[in-house]
Amino acid sequence: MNIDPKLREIADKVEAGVRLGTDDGMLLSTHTDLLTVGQIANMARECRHGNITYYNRNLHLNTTNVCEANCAFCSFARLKEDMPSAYTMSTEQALEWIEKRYRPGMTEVHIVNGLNPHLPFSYYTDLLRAIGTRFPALHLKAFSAVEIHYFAQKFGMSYRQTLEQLIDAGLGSLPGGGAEIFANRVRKQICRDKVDADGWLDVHRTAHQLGLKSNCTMLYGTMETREERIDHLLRLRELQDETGGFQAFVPLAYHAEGNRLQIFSKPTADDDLRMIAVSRLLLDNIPHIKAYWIMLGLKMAQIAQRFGANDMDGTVIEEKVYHMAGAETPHELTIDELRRMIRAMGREPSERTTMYEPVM
Ligand code: V47
Repeated sequence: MNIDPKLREIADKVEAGVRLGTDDGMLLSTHTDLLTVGQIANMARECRHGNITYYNRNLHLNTTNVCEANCAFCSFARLKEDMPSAYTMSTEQALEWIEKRYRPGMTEVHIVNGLNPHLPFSYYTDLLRAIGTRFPALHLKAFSAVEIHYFAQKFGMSYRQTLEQLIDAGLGSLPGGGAEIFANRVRKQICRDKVDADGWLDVHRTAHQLGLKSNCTMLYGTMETREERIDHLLRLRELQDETGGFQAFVPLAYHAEGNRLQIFSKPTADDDLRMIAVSRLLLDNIPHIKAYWIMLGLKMAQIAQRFGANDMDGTVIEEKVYHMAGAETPHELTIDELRRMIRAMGREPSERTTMYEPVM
């Protein structure tokens, strides 16, 4: 089999533990031999995780979709609380919502919301306290860096003070949402009301300094260039060198339904698999690369387990952000289905907690 010597060189670097740079990232992002790119990423993945693919038993909760930020790619948010389908749950309603969907063995609730201008800070601390009290087995992975920045600004606190109060109320870790793409050129067009890249990174830096773990993401397939994708990944890697607090990277493919961005050249299969592979290879210091099945589709999330990914996310249950943007995946998977999908790819399913501890 003929392998381009340039890819061979990258494979040799990866095997020798030599860090890849921007040029390597660009070559991996553009080379027509996607299978070899995937094979190199698979080698890096197997070196770290062998044959294991992780999953967890989780639940997604969005207690309000009222949001001041008018992001062009978002189908979930409603700008005003009197708009049709705008909603805000009370703490009691949120508890009832979980109660109906709670299953024994569930270990995590993933909470993200709109930037709702009508809620006091106590809404968020009360919510965490109430869920923590009623469902002590659930780890509270809550509020994207965009929300933390919004709380800090709105309620006149530093990131540290905001996070300290949330930790005191039971916050366990931060999800990776809201990073979008760090390039200011794109941010100005797709999410100009949101915290900028430095602010997003600074929230995570502060969280890591306070001992919280977090995830990170990148939204791809809007109007970013390949160079901007590489720049995004390298900025995450730089912060990880400093703090070591990121657990997982989750690439997120743009979905076009129900939002005004209306870019219909959806990310292709090549884009999806290449994103997984390139992130595995460039993010040599972030342990887990998650193929989020809700967003990628079940089959692509399976193949991704051979292109560098080692995590599938979990049972999820009633996902909104992607389903409102046209995702055709089911709303939830049972543990048996998740495990079957992982085994069908020749991988060994391993249930984990949010902190990647094994669940026996
Ligand atoms: O922040 C919103 C993205 C994110 C669209 O941390 C869209 O483990 C594509 O962050 N097309 C929310 N993307 C989801 C998220 C996430 C998901 C799973 C696991 C984790 C984790 C985090 O989804 C948003 C935004 O970046 N998004 N709308 C859309 N139309």
